[in-house]
Amino acid sequence: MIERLNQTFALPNSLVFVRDSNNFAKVCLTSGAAHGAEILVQGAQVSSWTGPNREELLFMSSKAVFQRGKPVRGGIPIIFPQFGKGDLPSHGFARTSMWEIKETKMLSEGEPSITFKLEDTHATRDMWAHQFVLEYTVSLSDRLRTSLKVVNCGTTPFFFYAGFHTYFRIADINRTEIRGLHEVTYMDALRTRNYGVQNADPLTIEEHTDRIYLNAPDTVRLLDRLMGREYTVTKQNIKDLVVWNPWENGSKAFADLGAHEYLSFVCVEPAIVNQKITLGPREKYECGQELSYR
Ligand code: TA6
Repeated sequence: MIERLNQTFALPNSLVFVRDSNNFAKVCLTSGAAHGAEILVQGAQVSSWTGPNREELLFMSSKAVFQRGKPVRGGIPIIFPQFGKGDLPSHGFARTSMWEIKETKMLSEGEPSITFKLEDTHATRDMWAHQFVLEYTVSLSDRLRTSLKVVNCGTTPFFFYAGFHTYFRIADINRTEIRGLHEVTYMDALRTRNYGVQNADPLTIEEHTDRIYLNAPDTVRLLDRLMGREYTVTKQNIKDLVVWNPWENGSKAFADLGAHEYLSFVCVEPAIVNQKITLGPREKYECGQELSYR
């Protein structure tokens, strides 16, 4: 499989498929400025994003489970067609499905990109009775961009939720700030979705936090004060922004997360949560996120 993928899709010095130590197929991207990204074919899930000094920018749990059909805790899982818990597996089936490769190309010199494709199958229709095509493009320059296109290929309308469940790697949650959410209304997922308003600016995390910021600004910044690193998250055509950290008590619910690893990540997730998107036959929807840091 890897050989065939490389014959068809490899880009010299910029994009190569490998099988990793967990026996998972993944694609490795290298930008002209020596940034790196790795994406698992399962779930089309970005599992690593590195800077020119090989510093890792995304969190991957030391206890992440790499098994066919199981979610992987870290990187950028794709949320579709359900956000969180519900009738389908948590956050939907896109993150646990095997995606195809549609194409790879250089968007500009030193900026490789790959587009993955996922179509409905018997298994997805058993869970969610709709015909669809998803296309997910990841491109890497000094930024990491991910964009998702959803097409309704059926004859009846469907609705969905979607998003990018990005796990940022940070040195210490106690010394991390999120800027740009001042006065934004949120739903608190830990308190049966009570509403609140973000009064403190910047937002700091001091306990189990699971909030859906509604109609959030398109750009927020995440400041890792210990590393002196600032991430910028820009969302496109996505209304909400989820901020999640399970803290010590909440971490106990996750067998695939180390007891103290909550200190080392925060999820800042551009996502469609509050208002579903409805697509009629042949209609499409596109959304994305762009990540950068300095
Ligand atoms: O996006 C936040 C959230 O929905 C939390 O409620 C929390 O449960 C987290 O995602 C992890 O979900 P998962 O299905 O990956 O265990």
